[in-house]
Amino acid sequence: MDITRFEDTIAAVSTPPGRSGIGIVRLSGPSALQIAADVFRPANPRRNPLTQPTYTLSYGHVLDDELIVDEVLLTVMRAPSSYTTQDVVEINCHGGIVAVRRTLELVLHRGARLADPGEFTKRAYYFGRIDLAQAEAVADVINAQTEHSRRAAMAQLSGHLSEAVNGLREGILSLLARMEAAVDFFEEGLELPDHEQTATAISDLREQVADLLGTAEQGRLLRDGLQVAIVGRPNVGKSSLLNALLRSDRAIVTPIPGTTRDVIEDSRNIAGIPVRLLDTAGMRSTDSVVEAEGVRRSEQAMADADLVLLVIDTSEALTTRDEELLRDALRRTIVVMNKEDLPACVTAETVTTLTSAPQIWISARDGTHLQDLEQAISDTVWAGGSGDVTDTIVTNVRHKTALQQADEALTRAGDALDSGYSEEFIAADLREALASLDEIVGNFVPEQILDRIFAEFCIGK
Ligand SMILES: Nc1nc2c(ncn2[C@@H]2O[C@H](COP(=O)(O)OP(=O)(O)O)[C@@H](O)[C@H]2O)c(=O)[nH]1
Ligand SMILES: [Mg+2]
Repeated sequence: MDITRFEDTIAAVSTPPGRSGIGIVRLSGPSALQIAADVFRPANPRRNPLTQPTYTLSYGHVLDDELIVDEVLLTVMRAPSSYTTQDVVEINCHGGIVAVRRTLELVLHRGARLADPGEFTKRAYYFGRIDLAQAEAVADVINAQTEHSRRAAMAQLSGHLSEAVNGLREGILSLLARMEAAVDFFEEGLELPDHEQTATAISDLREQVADLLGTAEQGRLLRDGLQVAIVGRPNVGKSSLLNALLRSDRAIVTPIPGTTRDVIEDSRNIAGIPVRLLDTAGMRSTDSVVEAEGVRRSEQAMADADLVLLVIDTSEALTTRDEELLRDALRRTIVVMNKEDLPACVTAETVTTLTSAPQIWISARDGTHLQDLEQAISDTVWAGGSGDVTDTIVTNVRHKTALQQADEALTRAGDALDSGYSEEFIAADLREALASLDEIVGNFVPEQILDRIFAEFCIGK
């Protein structure tokens, strides 16, 4: 790895462009303090960036020659205890496009280079302060849309995933060491590692990989959100339910069946998960071309959804269409027994004979028992998991793929052992598993892959 290219000093604006209370220009590199000293005049002449103690602030002005550009607070964080492990300076300017940009131009003019996206974090990774999984978690914290995704990202940033992966690596390395010793010293009569012991060790490793992979589905939902389709025959209250869940009048509600023709979509956080709600046209046969297209789209939305809310109007007897929909209910369906404010013509038992999907009784019109429904929605995501997002959760597709490859290689190693292949073959598979795990924490990752990962970052992070 070529770290000489990190010996220059970079600068970037770390706050979003536009008007704001403050805007921050950040510098990192060997000349960060000198460049800061060149453009900054402290109010107290004894406090200049070159002598200012680490982790302290100075008040003063950014100057362009003798012209005052802005009144600022300047922070110094000296190597090695800084974000990048290099000398870092942050200049807190007044927010607003001109003052911040002018300050950036001045430091660039004094020899700093404009940072690439994510280059501060890339430096933290290259200089070994954090590993690759942690670096990726920085972007996840920034991009988190809900409290749960933020917590999962923070757990990863704190190193929980890295610890789990490093534990697996240790396990494989010690197995490999035993095998390689056996191969080397075979002729000298050293005993081969016990077959049973090796088999147990490999299956333990596989179990741990499977545990991590088991969290990937939750991880995907935390990252991308849950797609929820609201379906049912016309007039059961699908659009009313969408509005109730969104707490707005997003969809048109009328007593006329067939009002909703197209799929209407909006998002909300439910119990920490970003949920995309799709209200669909009622499922019925129709002669209208427009409505038929609506029904086709409803079916598509239902097929694509992570979760289906199948709405039943409990104030009317079940129709054959209702019965069909209930009987065909796929996995991950919640039956929404709507209009509980009206006298019931359907019983919970009747529905149970048609489907084993959970039932929630609500009134979309009055908003009663909506919380039960929201709880049921969040239960479908956390079922099988603890719901504790401070645990290790694999949210990143790249990590998931690497774990799958590690699992395949370990499976091959186990099979090779069972078929009585020699140690060398088993060791080759184990080394492959190790390489896949290395990709997660960032040992020996090709430059292009690193570039692709960091290109997703914001400038200034
Ligand atoms: N009494 C009562 N009426 C409801 C409830 N939910 C919906 N409705 C009424 O049922 C009719 C159809 O509602 P709508 O949401 O358009 O149904 P959709 O065709 O399934 O989208 C409207 O007149 C709503 O006011 C409910 O919980 N209780
Ligand atoms: Mg509707």
